[in-house]
Amino acid sequence: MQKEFSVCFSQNNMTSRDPASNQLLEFSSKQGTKPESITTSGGNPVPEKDASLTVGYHGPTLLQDWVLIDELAHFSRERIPERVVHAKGAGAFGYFEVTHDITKYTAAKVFSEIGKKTPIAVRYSQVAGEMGYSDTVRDFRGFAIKFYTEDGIWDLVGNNFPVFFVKDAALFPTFIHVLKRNPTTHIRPDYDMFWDFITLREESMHSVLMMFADRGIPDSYRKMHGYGANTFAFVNAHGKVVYCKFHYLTIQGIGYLKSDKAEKLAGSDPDYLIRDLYNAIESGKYPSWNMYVQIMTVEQAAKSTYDPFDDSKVWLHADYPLIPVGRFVLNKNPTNYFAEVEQIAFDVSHLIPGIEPSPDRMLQGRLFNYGDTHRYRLGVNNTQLPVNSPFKVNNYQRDGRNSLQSQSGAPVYHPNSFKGPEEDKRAKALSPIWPLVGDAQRLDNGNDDNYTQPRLLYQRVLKPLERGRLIDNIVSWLQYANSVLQERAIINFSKVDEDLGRRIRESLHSKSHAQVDL
Ligand code: HDD
Repeated sequence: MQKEFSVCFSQNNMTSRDPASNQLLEFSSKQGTKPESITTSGGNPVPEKDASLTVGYHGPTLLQDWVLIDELAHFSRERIPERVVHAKGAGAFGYFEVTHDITKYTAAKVFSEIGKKTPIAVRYSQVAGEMGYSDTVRDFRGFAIKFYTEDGIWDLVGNNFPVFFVKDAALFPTFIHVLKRNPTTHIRPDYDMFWDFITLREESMHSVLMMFADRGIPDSYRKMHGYGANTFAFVNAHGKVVYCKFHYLTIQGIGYLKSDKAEKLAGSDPDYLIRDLYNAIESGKYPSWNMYVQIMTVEQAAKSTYDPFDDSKVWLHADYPLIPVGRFVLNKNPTNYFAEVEQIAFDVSHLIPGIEPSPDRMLQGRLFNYGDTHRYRLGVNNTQLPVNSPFKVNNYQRDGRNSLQSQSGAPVYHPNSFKGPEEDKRAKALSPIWPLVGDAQRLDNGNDDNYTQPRLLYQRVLKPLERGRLIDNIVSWLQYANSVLQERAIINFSKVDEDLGRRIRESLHSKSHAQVDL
């Protein structure tokens, strides 16, 4: 039946609502007086949308109803596997601009001259919760940047903290299991799992302190710093190698939520952070970050008193100052969340000439794992999806599910005599020769001085009020753990600082008494 679209929405309250709430009104205001005709996925006009093809009023429905079958079959396939971590997120687009010359460190074209702009896509995420989880829970946040450079895609896949809980990729899956649901009860957080693992792997202490401090619940994705977290290597035009870390500092200023407000928002607005980012960009308040690098020479790395490839540690700014590089701005929201954010695929192995991996054990594991997860989640041709696609691809790969590229009839084998693509001489010149020596063996590096840097954080960086909130936040989780694990955690916190351990013990004690009194 053809309906009359006579509803005229009031524009009056549009201005009092945020852009995210007005999205449908915005759409309808741009349409002509008559809607377009509906079609099937094959583009065939649909005569009747809201009734299936039945024999008489009471049916049954005919198999001949190809409109219904088209609709139901697509519906069954609307969901794809969510990311195994970082499932819930928000994305936006913008550009990176070079503001300072770092060509003495790297020949990467993205940094080649001051003023150069490169399009980027950014995805923010929460680590442990599923796709529908509340935004305002205590957790690390992902901060991944895709640079669409003239040398292909460069993915810098970082977090909002400079360190990570574990430092060998061999521990990553079990660490993530600890954050996820207990497979028997299907409940998360499972406080025993969490505190058991955290206290057995003492390299996690640095990240634990950061997560329970104020920044553990950001008030906005716009108001957090980002860090590449791993150690990378730069190669300059003369082939000289230095190690580097990436930092992106928010220009909006740091914003965090106190636990009580975050808990309320978890119930009233579970998409608080997604809404904030969408509304800011839609209202023209474009968020931006300044980007810096830290540089460590190969000689400095050899003499360093701590392992420069250990991602549970920072490089102290006093020794390795922040060197400004550029800034990036986000000025465009996605127009199709699924196509542009759910299907965006960051891959740590997408590196460009002038940027190389380091021996960082976490980075080494990541180099394999990201491409693998995308092949599972999105298919072998995930790099051909528009949001993931580089400006140009010349290779000898062909076909596979959902292949879109033709490569203009170029030969499919190499070497060939028909002007198929050849190796890139510049990339070859920038590939460092790594002198590697050593016995292949499995060495657990979990016990390399896990307390000096957490101690600096607790004693020198956090102010007294921040320390108080840190302790409250730790106890708000630790109180639910088994008493053996509580005791082990107090021992570890005391290794950071005796006063920290004592205050946690006292606070736990008063909470358990309060429960008994009740
Ligand atoms: Fe990871 C996703 C950041 C260690 C394996 N990771 C993922 C995302 C971010 C990070 C921001 C979401 C990207 C997006 O928005 O789509 N991951 C990190 C950081 C790490 C880290 C900063 C420590 C330095 N990750 C890490 C290790 C492994 C993985 C050691 C495995 C060896 N990470 C993955 C993954 C994910 C992922 C399973 C899940 C979804 C995805 O890749 O695209 O492959």
